[in-house]
Amino acid sequence: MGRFDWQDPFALDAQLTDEERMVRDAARDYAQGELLPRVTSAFLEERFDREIMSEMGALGLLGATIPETYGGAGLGYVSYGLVAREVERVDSGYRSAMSVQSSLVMHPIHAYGTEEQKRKYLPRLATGEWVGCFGLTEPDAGSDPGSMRTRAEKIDGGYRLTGSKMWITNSPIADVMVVWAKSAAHGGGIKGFVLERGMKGLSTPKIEGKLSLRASITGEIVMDGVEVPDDALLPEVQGLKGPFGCLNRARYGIAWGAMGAAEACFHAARQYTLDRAQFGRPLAANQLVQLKLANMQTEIALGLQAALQAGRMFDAGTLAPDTISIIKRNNCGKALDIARVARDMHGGNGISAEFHVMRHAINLETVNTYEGTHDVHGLILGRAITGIAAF
Ligand code: TGC
Ligand code: FAD
Repeated sequence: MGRFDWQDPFALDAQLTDEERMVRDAARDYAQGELLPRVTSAFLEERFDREIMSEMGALGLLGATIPETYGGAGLGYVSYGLVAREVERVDSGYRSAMSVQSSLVMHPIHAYGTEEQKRKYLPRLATGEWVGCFGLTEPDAGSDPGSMRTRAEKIDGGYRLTGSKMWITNSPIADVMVVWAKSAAHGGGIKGFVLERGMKGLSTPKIEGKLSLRASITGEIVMDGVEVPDDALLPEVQGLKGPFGCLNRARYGIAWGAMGAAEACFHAARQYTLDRAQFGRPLAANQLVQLKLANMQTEIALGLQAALQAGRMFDAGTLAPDTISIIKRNNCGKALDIARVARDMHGGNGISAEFHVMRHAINLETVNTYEGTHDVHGLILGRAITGIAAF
């Protein structure tokens, strides 16, 4: 029989290639060495440090799956997931910045853009010289993006965009915005456009006062008759499958990332309950405490194993979007439960920023909501199981 490793019961590490382990280790060194030391003040001050994008870019963590021809790292989806796990082990907001740039901005330009668009945008997004954002959600269209109101009207030599996008990660600092709008010139179908800061009628006000994901910057994209040239259109896709093709990738990464946040909370709760004594013995000596740790370990081990299998299927081209709903929904929901319990196990210290667990818990409230809420992914699965759409 083998030896039980409490941190890696299914030997996930041994299932990775040498290259994947190298990527994982580089991301871990960066996240623990450069991100962890500044996250507490960033969270408390509701601040996103712009240079993080350039640092991630220098390490090849932006657009990791984009081919090297366009400045990407040309890695597989397991590597991308491992990066998300390491970054989110520190903070979900930092993983957000990374996944938006990679899956929601670079991917659509690569998959749906022209050769000129790819050459213009991808290398600069890969280095972090430019920051991108992705505008799908609107004030009145969240879970139901098909009801969006943003319109693109054909004009001479281009399009005029009118509407507003809400809850957009990175928008206040973005140089480039991938925006989805209904276009009359395309039969009212949903088309993607690449907008650039400085265009007339375009503004990106910051959303202040978030109690979650405070180390990530979030805003609106307001388009008051923004005129864009014809070559701002992403020609190769039409309909909701355009933005959903991006969401598939981001949701997959989030499933890994949420497990990273959960691991941080599990490890912290284990150490804290080993170190702290009450009633004359370590908290960890109590059955109730051990049961909580066992529950955390079980969910994390299963969640990571499922994410790895999904990554292998992604790389093999066999991963179905509904399978992504299983891991996005379950891993985020379980991570949120784990973080809340870890917070409780830290007692009063658990509410202090210094112990990190409450920050993770409050961040995971957002992670459970964005990219399709926990319940919406349940409904997607319900439809896949029954053949009946309940929404
Ligand atoms: P539905 O009829 O299901 O589909 C419309 C068209 O889209 C296709 N499709 C997909 N294609 C690829 N991948 C997927 N996952 C797809 N899901 C659907 C579908 O085949 C169809 O194509 P066609 O050719 O027949 O037109 O559309 P619906 O309007 O009924 O959808 C309902 C539902 C619930 C599935 C969907 O609207 C949904 O997923 N809602 C959740 C919205 C969401 O996830 N928003 C995310 C915004 S971005 C964000 O949160 C970023 S946070 C980033 C960060 O900071 O990390
Ligand atoms: P709603 O759709 O109004 O849902 C409210 C509640 O109703 C939820 O519990 C939901 O599960 C439930 N519900 C909805 N429909 C049904 C139904 N049919 N049956 C049962 N229950 C239902 N969007 C982007 O486009 N780009 C971004 O970069 C981005 N970043 C974000 C960053 C942050 C910090 C946050 C908070 C959000 C971000 N989002 C982004 C938006 C996010 O994707 C949406 O918040 C999410 O899709 C949910 O939409 P909503 O907030 O409008 O909630």
